[in-house]
Amino acid sequence: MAVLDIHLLGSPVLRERATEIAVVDDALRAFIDDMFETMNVACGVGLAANQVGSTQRVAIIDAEGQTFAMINPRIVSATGKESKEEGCLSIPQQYAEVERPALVRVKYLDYNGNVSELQADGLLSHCVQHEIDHLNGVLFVDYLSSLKRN
Ligand code: GNR
Ligand code: NI
Repeated sequence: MAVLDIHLLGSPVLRERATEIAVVDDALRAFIDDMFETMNVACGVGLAANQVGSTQRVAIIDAEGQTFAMINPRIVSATGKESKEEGCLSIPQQYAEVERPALVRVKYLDYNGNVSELQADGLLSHCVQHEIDHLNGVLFVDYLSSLKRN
């Protein structure tokens, strides 16, 4: 187990599109374990591989009592609109209201490589979408007007 360094805004890996994972093996699980340790030390509610310098398509979530890894996640439906305050471990001390679909269904492979599907609302929904954005090289500040971003 290891606590990994978190890349901050300006690091190019945060702008890369993470690539699909072909096999869920022990090496990937060891990396996910390190991601959990890193997220817990940093007191985050989610973490994407880009944030620790990897372009594997995996993110983890610990929000609203749900703790899980999402490998190759994809949103299969999104409805409604809701605004919530977001922060990001890669953009310390910056918080802003972000409007996103309120309810999403997401399909992914879990820690054991099994196909899973989750319906998320509230903070969990924002977290899932925030992490999938990271895997696409997108940061929450991209949704802000230039005035708010500055
Ligand atoms: O710690 C985090 N808080 C948070 C709050 C609202 C919506 C998303 C998040 S995720 C963030 C941790 C992080 O940077 N994950 O990528
Ligand atoms: Ni983030």
